[in-house]
Amino acid sequence: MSEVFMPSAFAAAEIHIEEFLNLDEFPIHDLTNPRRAELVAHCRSGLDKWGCSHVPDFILPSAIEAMHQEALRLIDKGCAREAHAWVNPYLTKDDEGLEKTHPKRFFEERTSSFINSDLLESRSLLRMIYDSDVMVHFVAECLNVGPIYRWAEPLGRNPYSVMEDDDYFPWHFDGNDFTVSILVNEAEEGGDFEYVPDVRTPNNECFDEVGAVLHGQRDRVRVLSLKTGDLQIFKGRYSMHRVTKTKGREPRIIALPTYVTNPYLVNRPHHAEAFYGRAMDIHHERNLERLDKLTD
Ligand SMILES: O=C(O)CCC(=O)C(=O)O
Ligand SMILES: [Fe+2]
Repeated sequence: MSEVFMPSAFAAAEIHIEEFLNLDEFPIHDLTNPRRAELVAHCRSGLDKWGCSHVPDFILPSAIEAMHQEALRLIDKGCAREAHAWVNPYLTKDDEGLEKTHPKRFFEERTSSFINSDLLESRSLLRMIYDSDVMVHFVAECLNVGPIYRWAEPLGRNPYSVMEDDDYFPWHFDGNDFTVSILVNEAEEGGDFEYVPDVRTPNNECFDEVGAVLHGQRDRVRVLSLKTGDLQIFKGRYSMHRVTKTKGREPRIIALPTYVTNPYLVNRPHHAEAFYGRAMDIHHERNLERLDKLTD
């Protein structure tokens, strides 16, 4: 029997995108506006060339502040679940049947935490951004794929990731296809996003290439230093990524709305457990074979 979820989505008519966007600068609602076409072209070009698009100062400072305050309130209430877990890039358990040097046997300590999506406040601006169909449409055009959907994943669909002083978020692949990252508070030092564009493909795990990166090869690694307010669009299922160690008194906080091509799926149970602290009934019920044959 599935757990019951309270409805949590805002209707399209309740979402006023001018609460989080400067529509003169970023008119993503106006399909005839040349600025919108330029913005989409900019994002497509970043994704084509580097596997990532970056739009500085995309979200209004007032909205960033509202999300920052929400995250701090939730952190105060103990909602940022500390992980301190050893993880490999696939979030699977150790497999002693494999060679010691296999990427599935490469474990790093994850100390960063998540505020899971089911803990967001009822008037959460992050949830409002996530529920905006205008945003989904814009993100799909930037990715040049479609249709895309919001993810059914109850814990990881739009979480905040929190990194306190000395925290580290190890190399991994995402269970979802696409992630929009909105930096809500940058780290005083460190906290760079490092990634290897398309290091694996839907049909090939490319373990040799993945292993080379894990063991220190840097030639395909790209580094993105986001600033507070920036937007990033990224394909985390094929591009392995990590966040370098953060330093400072204030936590690095990032909002992570996620999108998928299959609206039915959620994270695999081992992924939900390793990242979000628990596997729920839905993670077992929907643990279907993937179109790609990737581990996770
Ligand atoms: O914190 C970030 O920039 C990335 C977070 C991430 O990779 C994830 O939540 O899967
Ligand atoms: Fe990720």
